[in-house]
Amino acid sequence: MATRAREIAPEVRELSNYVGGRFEATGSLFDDIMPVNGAPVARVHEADEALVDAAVEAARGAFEGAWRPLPVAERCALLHRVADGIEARFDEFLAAEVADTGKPAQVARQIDIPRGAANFRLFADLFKTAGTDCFEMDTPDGRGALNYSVREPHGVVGVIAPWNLPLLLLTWKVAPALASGNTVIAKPSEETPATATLLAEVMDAAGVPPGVFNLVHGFGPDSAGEWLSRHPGIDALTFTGESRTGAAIMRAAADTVKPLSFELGGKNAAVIFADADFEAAIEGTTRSVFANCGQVCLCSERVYVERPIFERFVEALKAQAEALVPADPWDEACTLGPLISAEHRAKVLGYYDLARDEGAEVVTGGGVRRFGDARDSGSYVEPTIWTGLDDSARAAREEIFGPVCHIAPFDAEDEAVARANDSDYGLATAVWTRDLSRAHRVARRIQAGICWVNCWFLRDLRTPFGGVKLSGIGREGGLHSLNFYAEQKNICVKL
Ligand code: NAD
Ligand code: 6OD
Repeated sequence: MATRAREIAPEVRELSNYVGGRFEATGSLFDDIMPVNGAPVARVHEADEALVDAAVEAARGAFEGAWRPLPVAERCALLHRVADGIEARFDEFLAAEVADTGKPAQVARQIDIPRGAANFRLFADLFKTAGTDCFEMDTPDGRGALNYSVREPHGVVGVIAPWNLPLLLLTWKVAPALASGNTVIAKPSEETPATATLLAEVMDAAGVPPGVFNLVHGFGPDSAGEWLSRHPGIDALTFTGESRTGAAIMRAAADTVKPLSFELGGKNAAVIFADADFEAAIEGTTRSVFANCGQVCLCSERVYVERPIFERFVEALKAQAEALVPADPWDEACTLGPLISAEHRAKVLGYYDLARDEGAEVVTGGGVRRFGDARDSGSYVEPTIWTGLDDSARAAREEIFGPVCHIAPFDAEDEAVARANDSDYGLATAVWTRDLSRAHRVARRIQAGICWVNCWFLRDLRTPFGGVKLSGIGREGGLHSLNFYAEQKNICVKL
């Protein structure tokens, strides 16, 4: 968690809230820390409860007075201008995201920032073309009736976002919420407030009417996150983050019975059959375990490998892990960033110790590498691979969210499926095989919202995205998002 109100150098910039079309530089300050070296990069104004109330009021006024009455074509054109604005300030977004997360700049350049713009374009275009149901029915008098449904926005939507893909995941929710005609109050993670603040500037410059997009900075409990969750003026809430936080939000939101969309944690399995394209499976599993330093909800932390290739696979993945380069994120050679914070590093290292206590054999990593430079004050950990854990071990069952996996051998398809499904979570699975029938069969039997076959994190933004079990509630993506951000109302006309 970011530290509150620390003494820092005066040249460090301040990040404001954005409410009713005004940048509000009020409220106590907390530090935005760079995970590469532990130094502050910004001071952030924490919204107090009165400012959250003001944001809700501004969003309500803008919903009724400006956004809902706007013709759909104009609304969608404005969202394209937001995408243009992100692209025009691409380098600033990139610098802000890299400073806040420490992720390799080449990754943020190829994925995070382009997706920030693409999310607005996708949902603006989709809303203009999305159809709804229409049914003709018979009536006893023979005249018949016509049913058609229309999409009605909820009103004011709260968006609470995590730190791992800050701009990508925030805009993944803000864009469809706005395209559907809602106004929005967004709360980015306290760890990564910078690109959300730039987004507010882009909204402002694009001419999005005051109050349509509001930004409040802060924390979870007893701060903006909790206040938004229980606010009676928030009509729907979308949340991405830990499953435990989702449960807390659900409790806070219960009294106001608002629609909730939850994208939560995972303990994802990769299943590699002996007939897989070995090199492709190694390359894909390297990404699915170590991408973003293991801080992607879709990352594989449990890897099941068919016994004939088990030892070769372990050796090859070990070599890949040891070849990762924890350089300066702006160095094109960098392939491994730090964890997001010292607090998160302590959690991950706690699991490194726990796994040893639970009997893991450490294939590689398991600790902290010393660099002899500023990175030693950052949140780096060694990429780590274990074998030898029982499936019941906590390190093999609980989400760690770091650059780590456990690899276990299996002997039969049924066994692999049963062990992959033996989890409280159900977000994503990657299956590697050349046998097409088996690929389909296993994919159908896997208990998860997403099953990749011979690939990982290949995204078509129109597809349903979400998890089962502790991994979430609902689906977003394409029309699935529109179905969350608007209620369909049926209109029945007697002819
Ligand atoms: P987190 O749950 O700690 O925080 C997420 C957001 O919730 C932050 O903005 C935080 O301030 C806020 N928050 C925290 N406590 C709150 C409370 N009691 N009430 C309201 N808001 C509260 O998650 P994180 O550490 O930022 O992100 C990592 C987690 O997110 C991992 O578990 C990861 O799997 C999950 N995640 C899931 C997906 C997905 O699509 N399923 C995507 C990304 C991340
Ligand atoms: O690509 C996406 O749209 C998405 N929601 C990715 C989630 C990644 C989780 O960390």
